[in-house]
Amino acid sequence: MSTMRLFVYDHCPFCVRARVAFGMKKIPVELSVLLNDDEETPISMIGKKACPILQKTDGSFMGESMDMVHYLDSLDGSPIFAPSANREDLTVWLKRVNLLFKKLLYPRWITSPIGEFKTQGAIDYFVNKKSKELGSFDEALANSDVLIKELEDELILLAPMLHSEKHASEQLSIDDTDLFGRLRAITLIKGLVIPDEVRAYIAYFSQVTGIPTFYDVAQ
Ligand SMILES: N[C@@H](CCC(=O)N[C@@H](CS)C(=O)NCC(=O)O)C(=O)O
Repeated sequence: MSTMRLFVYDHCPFCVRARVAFGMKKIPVELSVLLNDDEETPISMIGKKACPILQKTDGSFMGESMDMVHYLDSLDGSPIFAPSANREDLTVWLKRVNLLFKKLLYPRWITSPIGEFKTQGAIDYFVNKKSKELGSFDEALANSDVLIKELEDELILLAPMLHSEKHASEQLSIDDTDLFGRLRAITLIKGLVIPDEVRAYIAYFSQVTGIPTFYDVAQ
């Protein structure tokens, strides 16, 4: 096997971490999107049902996104991602918006054209699993106006925390592989006002990594 394979869910921010590393390091990869209710394939590869999964050229598997970032970054002997800047402000912000993101995004992912939700079985599996954590998807969707306003207020607070469109802290770091994955997802939310700084950050990483945003299928 000459090209590595990455098994992902397109909505998964952990998967984007690895995709950012592939994109920024210009390493060829064959991307495979697994159906969300396919338990057998991931379990056969890493012993549990989770993405991302990296299949290396020797056929072996790796199952932790940050291990993948480090592995891919070290392959050419010229690492580009600095260690985490351990930003307290960003950590607190990400924790605070975690549930809000889920309430806004989970009900939208299942009706979006992404590969893991191509079948009704995959959608039902996700709704059943995530309703336990989130409550009713329909209720969350019906509450969109309030939730969108809440997120817009949070994004205004995030904007000045970004050092530039090219890195959230002083230099490009592994934190950016995570932050872009989280922020890319909000491009699926129709009508959301995204501050210029945040929009530029999303646009830059999408462009340099080749990972598409969801503006064109926003709902
Ligand atoms: N620590 C793992 C976490 C990966 C993870 O939690 N992935 C989620 C998708 S976002 C998953 O596969 N969850 C199981 C599921 O969706 O059924 C990593 O960073 O690679």
